[in-house]
Amino acid sequence: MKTGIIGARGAGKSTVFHALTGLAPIHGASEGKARARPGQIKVRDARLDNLEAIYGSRKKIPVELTVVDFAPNPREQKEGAALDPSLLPLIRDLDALLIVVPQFAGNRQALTAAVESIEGELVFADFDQAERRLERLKKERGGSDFERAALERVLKWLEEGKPLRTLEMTHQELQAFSSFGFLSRKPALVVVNCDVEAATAEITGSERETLRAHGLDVFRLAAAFEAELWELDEAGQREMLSAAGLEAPARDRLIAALYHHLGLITFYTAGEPEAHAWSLERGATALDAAAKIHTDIARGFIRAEVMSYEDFAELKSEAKVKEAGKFRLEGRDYVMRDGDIIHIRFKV
Ligand SMILES: Nc1nc2c(ncn2[C@@H]2O[C@H](COP(=O)(O)OP(=O)(O)OP(=O)(O)O)[C@@H](O)[C@H]2O)c(=O)[nH]1
Ligand SMILES: [Mg+2]
Repeated sequence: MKTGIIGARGAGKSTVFHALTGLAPIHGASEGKARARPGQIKVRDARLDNLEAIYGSRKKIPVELTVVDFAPNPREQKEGAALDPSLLPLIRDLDALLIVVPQFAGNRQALTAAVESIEGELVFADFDQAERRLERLKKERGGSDFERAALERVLKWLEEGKPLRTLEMTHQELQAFSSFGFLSRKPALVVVNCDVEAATAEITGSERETLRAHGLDVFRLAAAFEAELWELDEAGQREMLSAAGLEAPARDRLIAALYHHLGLITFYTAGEPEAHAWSLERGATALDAAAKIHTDIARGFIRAEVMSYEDFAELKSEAKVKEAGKFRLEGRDYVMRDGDIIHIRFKV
């Protein structure tokens, strides 16, 4: 799962990247794919910590998400422009977006206006793409009536300036558009990059409402402050956070929200060798879960032994979960639930 960080020039995108990953950002223009700098985020997970403790696991493997920062290209993005247009093809492959809006001393933008101008660029790019596709279909007399009608519906929506995120699509439409990578349909979170003094301030109700109408959630992150936290040990971090009136780094909440926005749930495999958290799309089956672990395990799938995290955390051993009749055997079509702890029986 890859999330791209986008926004105006100097909005603090690279600083947000640094705050989330602990990695120094890239500077200077480069070309093509080399403009993208991926970084891994380990998702903090109290349930995984607890499984590690109960099993006495030697290793803990959290879920990792990838965020991508882009090197600026001053020739492409004009001062004050909402987005660098040369980035649009690169963000088509991404699963989600973080939209950074600057609100720190020296660079302040009004939240809804800034988001709307970025959304405007995404909507425009999608319109252009859908229109070109429709024109080609008409010229070549290709495509199905269904696809043409679906494209016209999409175009009408975009023409009103609305992102595709808020358009309900049927399963069939989603399939027809699966290779389009529509930008205004990608799940997105708005990150207000603020000074630490404003990190706990509320986002006003009307701003939140406007953004919600775009299908967007919004978070405050004092990115420069949180980037500095990486320099400190745990005690130092706690001290700096409490001096700022914060309980924990905002990045953890932001990452949790992003995870939720991506439509992901977490399942676990746990034992003495390792406690391992895995992400899975909501609605996926036991067989999909097996395939995440290893293709051979999916191929030889016999059944899944499943406990819920809650039951295991309460009873603290597999034997007790079995005794309580809460240990289940499930087939390949079982729909996985968030927090399932599974063991898959398979033949090689
Ligand atoms: N005070 C303060 N300064 C910040 C903050 N975030 C970024 N800056 C400063 O703003 C400038 C731009 O930050 P970057 O993170 O490089 O912004 P960017 O969006 O990656 O910029 P480009 O990649 O050039 O478009 C730098 O001088 C940062 O130090 C912040 O939260 N507070
Ligand atoms: Mg940058």
